[in-house]
Amino acid sequence: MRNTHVLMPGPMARTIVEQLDANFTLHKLWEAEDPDRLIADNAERIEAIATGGHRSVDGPFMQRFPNLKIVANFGVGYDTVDAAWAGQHGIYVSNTPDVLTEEVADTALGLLLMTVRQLSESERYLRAGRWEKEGAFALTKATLRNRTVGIVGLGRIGKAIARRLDAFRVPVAYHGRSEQAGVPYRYYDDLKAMASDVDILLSVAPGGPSTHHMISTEVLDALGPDGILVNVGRGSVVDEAALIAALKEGRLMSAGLDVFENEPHVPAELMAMEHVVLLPHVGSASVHTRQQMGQLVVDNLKSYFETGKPLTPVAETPLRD
Ligand code: A2R
Repeated sequence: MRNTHVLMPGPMARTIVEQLDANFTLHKLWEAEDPDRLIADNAERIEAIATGGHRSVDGPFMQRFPNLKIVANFGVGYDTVDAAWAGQHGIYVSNTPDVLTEEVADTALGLLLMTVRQLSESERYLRAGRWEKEGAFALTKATLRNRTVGIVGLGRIGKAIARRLDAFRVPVAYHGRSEQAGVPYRYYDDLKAMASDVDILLSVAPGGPSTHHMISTEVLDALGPDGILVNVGRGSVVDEAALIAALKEGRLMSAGLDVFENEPHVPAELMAMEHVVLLPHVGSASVHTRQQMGQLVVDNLKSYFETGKPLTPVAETPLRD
């Protein structure tokens, strides 16, 4: 595999870089003085791209490499790779499912509790010395008691979140394009109808055109003034301007967000809202889980070049046996 050329458009974890360097001929595009020159000189040789999702790997970019066979994406979400285009052109795309499921579900539950019980705000209150000076933090209006959670996207991570909510005795409903077999939760084929019936909307849906701004003004209004939105999937799923307006106007109680429309930019209006909880996209971000995700990127590439198939190809990928 030493003669197999792999392009890495942007920086990735050290363990990935080291292993790809050891097994393949690795081109680090972001370190090149003249990136276009590097591409022009190696376009014919490059058979694989390893990407961390920070740069868009779209059709025009992939087209520059006539012998491209596989794009290995770090992360379960691969909305920055045009997988449909890749599939149509016989190029595999792999992602890193399963190894991050439990970590992201943990984060989702943490964020949910932080938001419902205003835990970030209450910690800031303590750290500012206000507990001692002003007395107890105000009672929170919201509680998990008597609340139902509507999960948008009951996939691998959504199911792991639902399992945790079962243990909390919190009723769960879900929305997706299709009803899932073998789950005890109520299914809604209409997102707005689910938003009307639940108190908390928890989105773990993927990004991309099919989910863009799916959580709209209409859906937020259906959730209502006592409603809470939690998003650990992709920022693009929520119409952020509509969310800010709903929060400002009191048409929605609160939001807990780990993902944003234009990361790492977070709108100043959200920053100014004390009760809203904002995390810097840390869903899977532990050393343990990121290490496993990185290893799966490497193993997908090795598997492809050893056997002709990656370990975890995405759905749009052509299945060539
Ligand atoms: O729609 P379905 O029945 O295929 O269910 C999938 C749902 N989903 C959607 N729901 C509504 N409208 C859509 N246009 C739509 N597209 C997909 O999202 C499925 O239940 C769920 C995704 O589940 P998995 O593919 O198992 O992904 P996983 O590992 O749970 O990760 C979900 C997302 C990633 O794509 C990243 O954005 C984030 O979590 O880390």
